[in-house]
Amino acid sequence: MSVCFLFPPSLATEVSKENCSYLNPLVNTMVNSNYTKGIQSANILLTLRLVGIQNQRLEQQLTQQIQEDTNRRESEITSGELALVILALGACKNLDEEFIRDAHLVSKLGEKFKAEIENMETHSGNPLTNYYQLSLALLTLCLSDGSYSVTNVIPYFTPENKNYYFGGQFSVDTGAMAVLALTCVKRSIEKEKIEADKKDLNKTNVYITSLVNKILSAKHDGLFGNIFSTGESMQALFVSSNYYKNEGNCQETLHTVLYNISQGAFHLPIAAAQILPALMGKTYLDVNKDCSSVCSPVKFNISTDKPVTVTPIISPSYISVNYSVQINETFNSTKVTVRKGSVFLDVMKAAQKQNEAAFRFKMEDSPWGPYIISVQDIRANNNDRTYWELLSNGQPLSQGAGSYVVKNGEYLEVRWSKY
Ligand code: CBY
Repeated sequence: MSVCFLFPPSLATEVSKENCSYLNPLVNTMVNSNYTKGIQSANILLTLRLVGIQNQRLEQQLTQQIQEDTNRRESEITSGELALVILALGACKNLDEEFIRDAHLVSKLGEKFKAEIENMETHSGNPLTNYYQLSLALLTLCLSDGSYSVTNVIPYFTPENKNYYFGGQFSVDTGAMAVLALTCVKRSIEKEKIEADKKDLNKTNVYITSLVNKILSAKHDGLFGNIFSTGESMQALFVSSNYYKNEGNCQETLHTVLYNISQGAFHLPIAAAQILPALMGKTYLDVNKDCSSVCSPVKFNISTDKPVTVTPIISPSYISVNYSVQINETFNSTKVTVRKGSVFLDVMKAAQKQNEAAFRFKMEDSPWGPYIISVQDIRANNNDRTYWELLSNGQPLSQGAGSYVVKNGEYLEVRWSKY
């Protein structure tokens, strides 16, 4: 197997302290952000535990918020969110398992999973959420011995299923999560922990191989998909290492990721949480083990001070950008002036101020920042696979409206699209 770890398990005890410091920015981002949305921080708690970062105060705070939110939002919580809650609370053999049991979270997840599949049956194959979440749900049911029928479920995960693709492009994040889920199922079948026949095992193996190949073909400059899908892709490749032989140049991946860390690419806590496990040689399939870390607790240099933000004394400079809303053949365009350093969302707000009728929009919070749900009251809908796509100079962005920093003279666009 090729070594993609920053800390290969066999060398774990000899690893030099310095390697931990590369990961400090990620750890600090996760530790220092303000967590107000309980369920959204399940991903962060999961990673903190999985990689063995012990910070009791933070763990307690996150656990409490997650539990409160789970109780409060029970009916509206999605399958993937509930899966993350179970993974986070149950990770690494700790006392929160009691909450999972008392609140019957695993059987509730089973019901959410069923509802996703029922929605596919009644809405031309479209789940309530998406296949990333369905995969998370299957992974969690598998890891926590929930009930699901292998024979019924596996066919939905054929790599030909349209839900792996957005706009005809393979979603590497989705594929990676599916590989993790299917690998868990495969191992359960092999250990006879779950009922299945030989055909099911064969299918599972074929699907894993094909999905892994799709992930490998999405490799550019060391990254699988883009920088934000690389961590979970690495996890998928770790667990399926006998499916790919001599897949060269993991060093290139590591180098590119470390460079991106130094450039602040993972400034969102969720982004940090999704890349860190892989860098420490962990995968979501490890959640039932005892978790420990080569870097923890002393070798991580966790600072609880807020990072210093330098406020320039000079008066702000302004840039102007072009902004348009496209609905089918119809364009509404304008030019707006915003402060240098503004993000896409600032441009949308400025345009809305100029012309409410053409540019009004609504957004929702997501773990990745604001998600644009409607423009001119036209609303994204999973049953129709419609959404508002963000573009710059005609190219889709790989960051959301709250993160993408706009440049002078750029052509920005939100386009009514189908995925
Ligand atoms: N998480 C989820 O359910 C999200 C799964 C995910 C595959 C996710 C990426 C991957 C991840 N690691 O979390 C995903 N995106 C999905 C499923 C979707 C679709 C959402 C609707 C649905 N059916 O559930 C959809 C509509 C195809 C989509 N993502 C749209 C967008 C655009 C949002 C624009 C808007 N209206 O606000 C956008 C900005 C792409 C564009 N150019 O329009 C987009 N996604 C991006 C960039 C991303 C990445 C975010 C990276 C970043 N730094 O902000 C992403 C990580 C992610 C979140 N999407 Co989607 C993919 C990537 O670039 N690697 C589970 C739940 C419990 O939280």
